[in-house]
Amino acid sequence: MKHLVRVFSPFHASGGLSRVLPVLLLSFVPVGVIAQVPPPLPVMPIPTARQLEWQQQELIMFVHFTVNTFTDREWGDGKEDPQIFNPTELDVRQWVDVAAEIGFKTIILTAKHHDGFCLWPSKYTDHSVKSSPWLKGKGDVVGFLADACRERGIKMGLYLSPWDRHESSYGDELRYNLYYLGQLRELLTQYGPVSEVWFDGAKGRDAKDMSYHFDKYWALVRQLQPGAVMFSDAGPDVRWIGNEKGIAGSTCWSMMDRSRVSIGMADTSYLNTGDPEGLDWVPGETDVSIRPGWFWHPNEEPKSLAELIEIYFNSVGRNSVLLLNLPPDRRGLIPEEDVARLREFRKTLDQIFAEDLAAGKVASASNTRGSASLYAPAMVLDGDSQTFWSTDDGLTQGWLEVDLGETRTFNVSRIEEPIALGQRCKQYRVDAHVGGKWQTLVSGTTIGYRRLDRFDTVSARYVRLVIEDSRACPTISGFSLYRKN
Ligand code: FUL
Repeated sequence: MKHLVRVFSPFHASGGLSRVLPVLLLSFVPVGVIAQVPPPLPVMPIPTARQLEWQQQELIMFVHFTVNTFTDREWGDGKEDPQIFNPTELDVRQWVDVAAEIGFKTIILTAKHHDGFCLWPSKYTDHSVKSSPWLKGKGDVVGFLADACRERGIKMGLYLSPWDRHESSYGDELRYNLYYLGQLRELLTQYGPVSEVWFDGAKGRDAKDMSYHFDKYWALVRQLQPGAVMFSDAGPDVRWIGNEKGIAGSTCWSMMDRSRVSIGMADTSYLNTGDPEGLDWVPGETDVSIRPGWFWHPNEEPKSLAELIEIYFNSVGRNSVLLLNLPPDRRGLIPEEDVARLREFRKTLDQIFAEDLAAGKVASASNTRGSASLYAPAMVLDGDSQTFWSTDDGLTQGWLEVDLGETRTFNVSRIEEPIALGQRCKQYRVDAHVGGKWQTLVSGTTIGYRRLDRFDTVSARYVRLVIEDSRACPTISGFSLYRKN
């Protein structure tokens, strides 16, 4: 058992949770070490507490459900009769059960999509569940979901489309923005905690020319739900990854310059890779649907297991969070075939990551910060994401070698940086000692919260993670090796 002590940090005095949190994390250090070896300084920008919590979720469920489910369309035109919204067996508990079983930590629901139909009985419009035959107009999908999520310990997020093809005030900038803010206030005050608010920048070419008052929307969310992260092309907390295919950039920085991004007209390649020079911490969220459409359609099928695994490696494995859409059908249930596919997905991931061949093994490194055990290479293999190996200041390269104890066979690596200190690595490679010489298995650019790489199956006893370039002295909290069948 280590003896821990809190040390004073100048950051404590500087205010702002985003600055304090990483220092708090790092300020628990063994007595005797602190005087000689201060922790590495964070490289700015760094995540806020809510961004850190968001990133750790890994998987979020998206639920697209509205009149489109009944009309077989992707974008409703706003002229739908609320009478068509009549799910026969709607059971939000089934959605929440699926989330809990598969490992989704949050469910984000389309409270209102572009067609303007509201899944809760908003007092600002009759174009909602209250005008539908479902539960004789007494139903409230948002309310039911909030209750079911609370019961199972799943978080709830909400999507409220700014583009509204039904509302008559749309196009009258002041009036419509007030309408939108009124609805946002309802959603943020009537249903308990909301963990993520999704601001979709999509707008059809035929849409009336009008500005959305995003600054006001964001201020309202901060005021009413300070723990919530906000998503849009430009953040402020989480950015779009730039495509709807489930592919984060193979270079994927959590930084970008928000001032360079216009919502709805963003440079998608900039969003996909982020920006190593970016002044804002805005990690990427990778949204993709399990089916071709965002809404359920009778003639569409869920993606294959192989496609889902590919998506996982290309999102969660690239410093992103996967927001996977599971559209309920006309019964109001996630279809059985989609649930079966998700079970295969979960089982396969559990199999791949069942045994970390490097866990607890012997590690050495090119350099250890102040020669202190606190920053020793062993910290990378201890299964604790808050401890890490680091080098002395001034170094931007280094290697960490693992002796697996015997020759082992593997084809997947997982690397993690302690991102509370900022995202640092710019270039890395993984080598294995095979046939008397070092052979490169894989090389890459960014690591961030989590990097997963697949490579040709190899058998070796010694493996090296080589940090070839870094924005500041390297810090690595995890390095794992797995065998995928
Ligand atoms: C897009 C929308 O237009 C789609 O219908 C869907 O909601 C997707 C997640 O975002 O911008």
